[in-house]
Amino acid sequence: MDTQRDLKFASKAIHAGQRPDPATGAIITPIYQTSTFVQSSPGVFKGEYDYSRAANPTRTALQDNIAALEGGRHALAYASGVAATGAVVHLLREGDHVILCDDVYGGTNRLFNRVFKQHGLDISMVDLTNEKAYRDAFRDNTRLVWVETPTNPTLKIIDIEMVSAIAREKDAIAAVDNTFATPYLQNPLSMGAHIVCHSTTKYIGGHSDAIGGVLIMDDDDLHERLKFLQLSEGAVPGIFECFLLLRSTKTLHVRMERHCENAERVARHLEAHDAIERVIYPGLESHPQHPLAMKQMKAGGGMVTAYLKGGLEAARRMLERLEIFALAESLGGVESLVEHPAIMTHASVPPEQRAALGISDSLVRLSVGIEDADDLIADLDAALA
Ligand code: P1T
Repeated sequence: MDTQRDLKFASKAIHAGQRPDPATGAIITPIYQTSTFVQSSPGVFKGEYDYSRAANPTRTALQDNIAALEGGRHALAYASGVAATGAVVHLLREGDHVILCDDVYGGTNRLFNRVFKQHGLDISMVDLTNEKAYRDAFRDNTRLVWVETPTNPTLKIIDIEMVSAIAREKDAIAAVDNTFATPYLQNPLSMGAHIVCHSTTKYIGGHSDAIGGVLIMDDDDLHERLKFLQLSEGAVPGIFECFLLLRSTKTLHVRMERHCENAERVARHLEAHDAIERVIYPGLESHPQHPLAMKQMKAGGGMVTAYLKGGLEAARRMLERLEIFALAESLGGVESLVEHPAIMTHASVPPEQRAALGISDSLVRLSVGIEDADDLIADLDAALA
């Protein structure tokens, strides 16, 4: 059986890319904590490995596992989510034009607009929920469309099929940052995207103990070009991080089920709460793109965003009083986190852009963990009282 293709998600999560260690029978892929591999004669290796920046067996197992989960032929792992994002941008040349989803992680915005712009890339930030604005943004030199869906932090849903089809028509690469949805809820390659990106720091890692990133693609040529860049630039993950992530992917489907269940309960509770102005959650009927979310995602995900009544003071008070939800950047771990995007994750986004996107002082972002939902709701009620 080809475990990359034939098994269902839960079985792939546990088995794809991994087999008992041929030397010892160890059921878990060993941590091949080695920088180099012995050669019997120059250029003659024992297996396929020569140097761990190029490839390492623990990393290969992780890459093959995640490729299978996204339904792609290839995956490449990186030292962080932003390193994975940067690798895609290095496919471009000076003078190329990029269409960047307007609401993306603050660090992605910073990478494109404050790093790559200086290297001669032209960047347009576009509301990709607006098909006309998207079409109008294309130029003769548009080579890349970078999508996040659901977006960070306002949880807009971008139509991956629409965006990818138009990008293909225009000969541009369609890349989708699938960090918030995870491969369990949404597989952009099956909707026409060329490349999927994840910050594995989040749900794929799931335990807030490792930083990492990954790219998944089907196209052999794209894979060869990105593999060359991975080797040449060297932003590869440590071997122990690969081992941690391989352990984590085994439970991704179980964790995501509970994240979604808990997030929906929290979202419905907050929607009915007097202290809350508005809740954004893709699984709620009130979400402006709820039907699209339900079409391209299996469930609403684990992230909930809410506008509080009373502005910054009310937000600060709530964030300081929460006890189970920890006030911290990041998301996707088993423990619930909460943060204030305008001051924390999106502080590097210029204030006028933040205002246009609705990243206001009264906005808080919840990463709903897999604790008991009753306890989470009681914690929120106490903080909002
Ligand atoms: O932190 P790193 O592993 O480099 O991942 C960057 C990244 C990429 N894409 C998305 C959608 C992200 O949310 C992130 C990181 N985000 C946070 C740290 C955060 O709190 O939103």
